[in-house]
Amino acid sequence: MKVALLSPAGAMHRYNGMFHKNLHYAPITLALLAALIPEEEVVIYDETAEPIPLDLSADVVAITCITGTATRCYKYADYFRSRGITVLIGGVHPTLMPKEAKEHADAVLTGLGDRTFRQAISDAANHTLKDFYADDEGCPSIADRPIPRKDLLKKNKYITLNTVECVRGCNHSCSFCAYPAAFGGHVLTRPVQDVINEIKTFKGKVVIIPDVNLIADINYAKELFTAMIPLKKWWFGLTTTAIGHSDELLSIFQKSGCKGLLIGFESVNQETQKEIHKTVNKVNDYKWLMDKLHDHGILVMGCFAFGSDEDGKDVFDRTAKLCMDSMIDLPRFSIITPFPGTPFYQELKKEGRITETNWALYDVEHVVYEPKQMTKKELLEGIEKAWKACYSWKAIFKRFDWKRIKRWFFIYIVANIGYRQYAKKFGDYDESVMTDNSDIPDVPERA
Ligand code: B12
Ligand code: SF4
Repeated sequence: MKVALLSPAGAMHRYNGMFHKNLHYAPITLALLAALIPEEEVVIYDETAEPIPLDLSADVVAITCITGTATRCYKYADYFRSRGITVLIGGVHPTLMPKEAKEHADAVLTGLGDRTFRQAISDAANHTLKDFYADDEGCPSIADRPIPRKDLLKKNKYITLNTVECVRGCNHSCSFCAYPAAFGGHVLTRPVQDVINEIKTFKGKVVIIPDVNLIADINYAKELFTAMIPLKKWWFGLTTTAIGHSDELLSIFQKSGCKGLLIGFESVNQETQKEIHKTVNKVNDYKWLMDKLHDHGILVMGCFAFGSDEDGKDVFDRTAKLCMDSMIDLPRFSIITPFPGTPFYQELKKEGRITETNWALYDVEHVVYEPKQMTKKELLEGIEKAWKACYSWKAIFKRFDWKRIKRWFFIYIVANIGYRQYAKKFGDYDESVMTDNSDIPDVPERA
């Protein structure tokens, strides 16, 4: 069977995104799916890196879909089906909205594809394809995974191919987050030796671990990163603010080569943390946490989401001030977004506050609901103000913690220049640009 694996991308990320070079690291999804069907002839098209050819030749097209890309994924699905190709779809959004996805695909695979993808491909070959495949009937596993086929990706299109998944799931259930909504509350881990063996295949020093919360299982994290120490890599990953409370783990992180963490600080309002069920975050501790992470040589991308019901018009200045005072290395601002399937979405829908139904705008940069204490325009202007306040040259130099992380100034300045550019380009991606999929031919609606 000839299988084409597709990852359509939203306008901001498509074909190298906002930059001339693709600054994305290699996503694991399609490379892993390819490895799960070793006997098939597989080709990968990741639209963050290159166009998806409309004349591609395949028996089956399998599409990975997140909410922000759903509208585009569906258009591709309709188009390839009109060419007589069998279309499978999976990923976060189809898992949350399976019936909607089924309108565009021959089969929808919900949850993890580890156990079901191969079955669906074989069913497609035998003309016995089912409408829906669900992962392991509530007992998913990520053990015994094959090494993802990164050789099928266009190597020079990514800043690195060295990405590895270790932990699946999160021990929190924040009301806006699509991850626990889609994959449930369980935390799955890969055997440490499997992860180490995979990392040993990587060329170069840098390793990216895109798992949403590396400390979801703290004992596993201790074991994994202790095993990473001899590899002498530099790694980057995601945790929650809870990392500040384990000196033992922080020391292991440092020894194993952790150079950067992405942390969801979310808000300067402690009330918002309660509202979004992220009480692990203690706003008054942010400065203490940043000092502690810097003491361990770890730089931080700190994410904040604006537009919660507690956010008044002063929230932008207060957040920018907190970023400056706490010396957050790379502040990142977005708009709190009600992803379908989440408690936050249900709440806003009940209140009649959802204003946008085009999924392409669900990219955390556009306002898709009625904010409570400000207008949509004020929210968009406020976010721009926060970016400007933190990414002026003066602010970039002032925010750098010369005392603790002087050695890492190079990484700091390169990352800050990148985000300074990113912040400047938002204006180019208005709603009409985001929702335009006219490059994919329309097909008549199916009966
Ligand atoms: C790499 C990545 C990206 C990449 C590419 C993603 C893409 N598909 O377009 C980029 C940088 C472009 C990106 C952007 C964004 N992302 Co992103 N991203 C990730 C990240 C960190 C890693 C993905 C990965 O490689 N995972 C590892 C693989 C193995 O897991 P997986 O993708 O879930 O795949 C498994 C199953 O889902 C399933 N599966 C998935 N697809 C398919 C398809 C088929 C056919 C089958 C059978 C099975 C299947 O099988 C796989 C193996 O079990 C995830 C978080 C995560 N750790 O997953 C977030 C995540 C996917 N992103 C998310 C978000 C919110 C965004 C952004 C909106 C926000 C932002 N500012 O970054 C933008 C939106 C972009 C847009 N509009 O196009 C959310 C998705 C929420 C949602 N409802 O859509 C996630 C889950 C993070 C989170 N905390 O919630 N992202
Ligand atoms: S801690 Fe992060 S990954 Fe976990 S549920 Fe909350 S937002 Fe999602």
